[in-house]
Amino acid sequence: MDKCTGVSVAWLLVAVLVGEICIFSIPGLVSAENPPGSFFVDCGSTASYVDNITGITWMPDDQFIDRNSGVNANVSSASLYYPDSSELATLRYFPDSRAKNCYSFPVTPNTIYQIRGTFFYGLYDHRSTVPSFEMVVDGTIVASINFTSGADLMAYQVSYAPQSNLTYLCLSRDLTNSVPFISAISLVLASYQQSDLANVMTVNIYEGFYYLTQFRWNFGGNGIIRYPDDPLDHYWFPIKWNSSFVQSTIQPVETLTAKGLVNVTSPPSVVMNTALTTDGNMTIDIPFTHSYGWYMLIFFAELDPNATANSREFYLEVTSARELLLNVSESKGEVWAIDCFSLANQFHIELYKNQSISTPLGPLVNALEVFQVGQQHMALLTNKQDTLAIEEIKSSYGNLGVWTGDPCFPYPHPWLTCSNISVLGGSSSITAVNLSGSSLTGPISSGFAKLTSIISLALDNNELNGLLPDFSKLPNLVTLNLDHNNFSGTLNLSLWDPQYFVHENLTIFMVNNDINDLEPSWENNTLFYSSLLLGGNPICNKHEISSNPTIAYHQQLNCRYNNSVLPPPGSVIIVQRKKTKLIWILSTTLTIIFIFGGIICAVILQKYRMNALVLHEIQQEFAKQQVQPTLYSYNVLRVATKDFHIDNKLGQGGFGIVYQGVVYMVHNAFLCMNSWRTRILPKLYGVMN
Ligand SMILES: *[C@@H]1O[C@H](CO)[C@@H](O)[C@H](O)[C@H]1NC(C)=O
Ligand SMILES: *[C@@H]1O[C@H](CO)[C@@H](O)[C@H](O)[C@H]1NC(C)=O
Ligand SMILES: *[C@@H]1O[C@H](CO)[C@@H](O)[C@H](O)[C@H]1NC(C)=O
Ligand SMILES: *[C@@H]1O[C@H](CO)[C@@H](O)[C@H](O)[C@H]1NC(C)=O
Ligand SMILES: *[C@@H]1O[C@H](CO)[C@@H](O)[C@H](O)[C@H]1NC(C)=O
Ligand SMILES: *[C@@H]1O[C@H](CO)[C@@H](O)[C@H](O)[C@H]1NC(C)=O
Ligand SMILES: *[C@@H]1O[C@H](CO)[C@@H](O)[C@H](O)[C@H]1NC(C)=O
Ligand SMILES: *[C@@H]1O[C@H](CO)[C@@H](O)[C@H](O)[C@H]1NC(C)=O
Ligand SMILES: *[C@@H]1O[C@H](CO)[C@@H](O)[C@H](O)[C@H]1NC(C)=O
Ligand SMILES: *[C@@H]1O[C@H](CO)[C@@H](O)[C@H](O)[C@H]1NC(C)=O
Ligand SMILES: *[C@@H]1O[C@H](CO)[C@@H](O)[C@H](O)[C@H]1NC(C)=O
Ligand SMILES: CC(=O)N[C@H]1CO[C@H](CO)[C@@H](O)[C@@H]1O
Repeated sequence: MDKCTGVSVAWLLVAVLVGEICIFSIPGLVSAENPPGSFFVDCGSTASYVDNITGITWMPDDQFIDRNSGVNANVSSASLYYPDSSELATLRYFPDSRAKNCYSFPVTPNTIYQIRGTFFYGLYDHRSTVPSFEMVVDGTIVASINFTSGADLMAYQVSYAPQSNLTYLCLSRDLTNSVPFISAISLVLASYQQSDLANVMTVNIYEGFYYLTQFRWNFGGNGIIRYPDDPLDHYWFPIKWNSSFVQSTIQPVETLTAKGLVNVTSPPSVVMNTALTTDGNMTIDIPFTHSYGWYMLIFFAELDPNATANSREFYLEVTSARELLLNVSESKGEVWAIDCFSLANQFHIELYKNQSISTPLGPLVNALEVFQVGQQHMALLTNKQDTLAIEEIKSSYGNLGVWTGDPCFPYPHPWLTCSNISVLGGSSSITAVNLSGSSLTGPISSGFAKLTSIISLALDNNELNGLLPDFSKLPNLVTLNLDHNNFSGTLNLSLWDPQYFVHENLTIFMVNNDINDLEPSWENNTLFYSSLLLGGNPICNKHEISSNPTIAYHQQLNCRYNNSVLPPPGSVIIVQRKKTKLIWILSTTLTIIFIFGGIICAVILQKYRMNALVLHEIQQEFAKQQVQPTLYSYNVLRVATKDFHIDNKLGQGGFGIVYQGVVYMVHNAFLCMNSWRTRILPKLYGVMN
């Protein structure tokens, strides 16, 4: 039997050019139940149906997205090239110019979910330029989706813990400003439990990081495995190469989701039921196109019915850093799981027997999962109260309802200004709303009065009328612009706390409305007069000029068109105003200093947390090995697979083609089974019956 030393497997998904027209959809059927807490959504479809190949019940997407968001389209060729993926036949695209269009799903907060966006372009728009846009999960840009051809199929799956009871998947325009679209979304409850903190991935996810699935390999398998064999609809790609032989079970291993499964979720039994094995050494190189953070789970299970307790012992070594003796046959029917974290641009895995012990059976490997660690924490999103207030505002004005997703992240709605927009370690607040000239009609939504951090609210040049909601609970509000609206009759501020006008921080602009009277209770409130600009309202034509010079002066202030300074009649008020202004400037400066201090603290805190988790160990590892990570280019992959030559094709399925390539890798730093080994016991992660 050949050895595999020096043979590496590179993989790439290369889609096939498609051209035929063939529409595939089975409307109107709902039968099989999907796993609880999961959503399988076929974007652009109009009815639920059961996919007769995977058995997935796909739902239409309209209940998860605003009805005015996006347009449905059929692609011409999906069923021809991806017959096991009926969800690719339709899509929803977003021709409007909004920065983001979002789907929202109900979830249990602080629980690990996996959300996948699937994108099959299929030349639905018959354009000559291919699309390029961003996929956003809960306010964090998780992937840039750049198509290269009409036949590309892309799928990005993110493992993360949503912070609130709604989670968002948004499509966002990138700098190319091409039209985003999406074919399907699957959202599943990952089976990791809160107690599974022995696994680096779950620890990181509960810390607020996200993981992007890179691939899942099923050694020795045939064809792609997904739902229902994998109830989470993970895609498992078959991996084989000539110099190893396939070991598959004679008595199939039963489901692995049974009791006793701890810390990591085992792949489904149909995946674990095949393995590659060899008499000699086995080497698996997994190259990455850049060196950020990578995480790998590798799974072993004895499949040979003749194996005895110690008939298969071999070493696992990852990038030469450490070897670990695996006694895989020790416990038949159990899954061994090892995880590794790397900051380098490869995993170089060696499996070999200890020649001096030389057990009868050689190394074996059943499955492998690789994830890219998100480069940052998930954005912490807009604070809950502001988010609910924005929802209320949107529901008051039909034309704003189309702005979906988190109000501030990753791109604020264009009519919002948010504080701390890029700061980790604190959620964002809304500090300004600018809806001037937005065709708003009717009364002012009471949602505005719930934006407790707001400083400036511009609602001028609309057709608003009716009662003013009570803004007197907004301590920071400085500008309320209601110029050029339809407020009429007696200005009714009955909801307001009169004490509010003891402070004069707020200026209310109501120029050019139709106000012809003030409530008597406000008549003598000079502070109020000077804070309310009523120029151009009928009231200013019929003011009885007060004989009290102070009141007369403030009546005059009241009828200004803007807050220009009037020559003071020697009033103490003016002095106060200046003082207030000075205090305001001072406090603004202090606020800015405070915010920057906050940013610095947050950055330091963030660094510190990273340190605590990984950086320390990683730096040590780099120092020990005295190497720098090197970049691994796409071209190397191309060369390795002989330009994706058909001879190097390993398999093909609904997802594309998997290639094998021979790559010679530079030695690189990595971290595996070191400090985490105490947390990741390399044995007994599952019981197979
Ligand atoms: C699935 O349904 C489609 C459309 O009804 C049909 O053409 C196809 O043969 C079916 N495939 C299987 C495997 O039943
Ligand atoms: C997509 O195809 C279906 C079935 O032929 C058709 O009923 C529907 O109108 C098409 N949708 C669009 C947007 O063209
Ligand atoms: C996609 O394109 C954007 C903008 O050109 C670029 O920043 C990004 O790195 C690209 N992503 C990939 C995966 O190539
Ligand atoms: C989500 O949370 C908000 C505010 O906490 C609450 O009003 C709403 O009912 C919750 N929704 C669900 C589906 O639990
Ligand atoms: C791999 O095996 C197949 C069939 O066993 C054979 O036809 C092919 O030539 C082999 N390829 C290599 C590179 O050895
Ligand atoms: C297998 O790998 C081990 C460890 O790297 C090495 O000592 C041994 O010589 C290798 N065996 C063969 C047959 O290449
Ligand atoms: C198990 O051992 C029996 C008896 O030696 C042999 O006939 C059979 O082929 C072996 N099975 C496997 C899978 O090696
Ligand atoms: C492997 O497991 C068997 C059964 O528990 C035991 O007899 C043997 O010593 C183990 N080998 C090693 C190297 O631990
Ligand atoms: C192989 O086993 C022998 C005997 O148990 C041991 O001394 C040696 O260190 C082992 N080799 C490796 C590479 O662990
Ligand atoms: C306003 O002041 C005048 C004169 O001091 C007084 O007669 C009048 O009652 C006051 N109006 C109100 C509503 O307090
Ligand atoms: C108005 O501004 C001053 C100075 O900035 C501040 O001390 C005061 O608390 C503010 N008023 C209110 C009601 O917040
Ligand atoms: C839920 C569970 O059984 N968790 C286990 C994970 O592994 C650690 C050891 O690494 C155990 O202590 C936990 O009990």
